[in-house]
Amino acid sequence: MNLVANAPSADGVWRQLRLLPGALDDGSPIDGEVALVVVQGLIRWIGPAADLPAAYRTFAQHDGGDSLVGPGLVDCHTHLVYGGQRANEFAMRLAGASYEEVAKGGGGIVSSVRATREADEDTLFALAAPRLQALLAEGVCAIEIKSGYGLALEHERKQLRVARRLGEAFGVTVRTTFLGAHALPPEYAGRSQDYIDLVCKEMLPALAAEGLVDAVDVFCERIGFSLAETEQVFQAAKALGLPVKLHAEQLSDLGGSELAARFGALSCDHIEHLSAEGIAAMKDSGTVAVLLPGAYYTLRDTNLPPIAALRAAGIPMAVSTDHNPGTSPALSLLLMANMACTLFRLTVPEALAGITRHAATALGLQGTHGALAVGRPANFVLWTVREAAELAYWFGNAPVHTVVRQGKVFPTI
Ligand code: DI6
Ligand code: FE
Repeated sequence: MNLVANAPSADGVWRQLRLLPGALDDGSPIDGEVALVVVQGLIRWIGPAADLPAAYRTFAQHDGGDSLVGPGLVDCHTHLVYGGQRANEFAMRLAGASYEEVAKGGGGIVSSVRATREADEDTLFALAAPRLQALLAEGVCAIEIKSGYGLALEHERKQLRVARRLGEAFGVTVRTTFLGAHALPPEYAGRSQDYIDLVCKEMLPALAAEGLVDAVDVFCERIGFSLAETEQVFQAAKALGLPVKLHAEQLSDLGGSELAARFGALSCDHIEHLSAEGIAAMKDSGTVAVLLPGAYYTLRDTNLPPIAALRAAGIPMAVSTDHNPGTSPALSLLLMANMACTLFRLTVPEALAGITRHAATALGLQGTHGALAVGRPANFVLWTVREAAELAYWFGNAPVHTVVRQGKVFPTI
């Protein structure tokens, strides 16, 4: 499957556009009609249509239909590649079982590990492709995809290879994250340290050498790995020159955020139980706070992440799907923006920055994604809305006119 080969080039002049507030890299507004020029897949010019240089007037013309133009969306935390699904656990939790109880009873992450190990690479690709397509149809132009359902070298490799293949087949920027320390595989029961040694000394170096790892993550949690184990994985990542990020303070406060900040982490994700010390550490390190309202909602969590304190500290907040079969079977980043506003009380501009600009920073992609600027790859979305707030207001439909991804046009209406 290769959708990219058939997609038309976006080169030319895009007109009949209005600018989504905050869309430009420098945050400046443009009143009235906007024009945007794409040359060889890169944004060459953007500004008031009235100021379009004469040289571009003979280029191919694209009618934007009076859409609002903004940067491509960025989904900065997903577990998109896995076998099976876990609707049975959804039913168990509805009947009263907690996430931790389900995990301790042999369900949870480990049940997805079984299904992922059984699936070959082509099967995993075929399962993940429609999930990715749902996100892309809504305007996602860059996505992070984690491993973590293989928990053995060959199976983690399989997941990461599928992630890379998805990026090529769909013409979307994929950042891979090695999450070998997601859960203890059953064959290592009671031997957590041995497994961490395997992760640090064998799995990570091998996969990094194969070019499959853009960043390294750990599930630092009572039902995951301890702070000391997390630090070992971070040391191994650092030795290989790889950036780290962390599933931190989701179900309890283990102090993972302080550790992550010390390692200059790209992001701390979940953070429902983040402490004042964690916030102070993140503030100093430039680490992005990644909010995952889909998991909060699915687990019917009641501990809100400390939004007001994050805001007061000036910590950038990203919003992501956390797509995974256990706690967030979500395939709409716009719905997550809506939930970040409704459940977490983000403002609309915060939620929109959370699925663009700050999400890009959480992936180290702030130079190329998350905002519109001359010289960047053409990744942008034409939205069929009158005003920006509609992007976080509607849910259940994607008001998309056209997605331009990596300089190719993917019309949706
Ligand atoms: N936190 C999450 O929300 C996902 N992983 C993690 O560490 C859940 C993964 C799962 O339940 O399969
Ligand atoms: Fe996650």
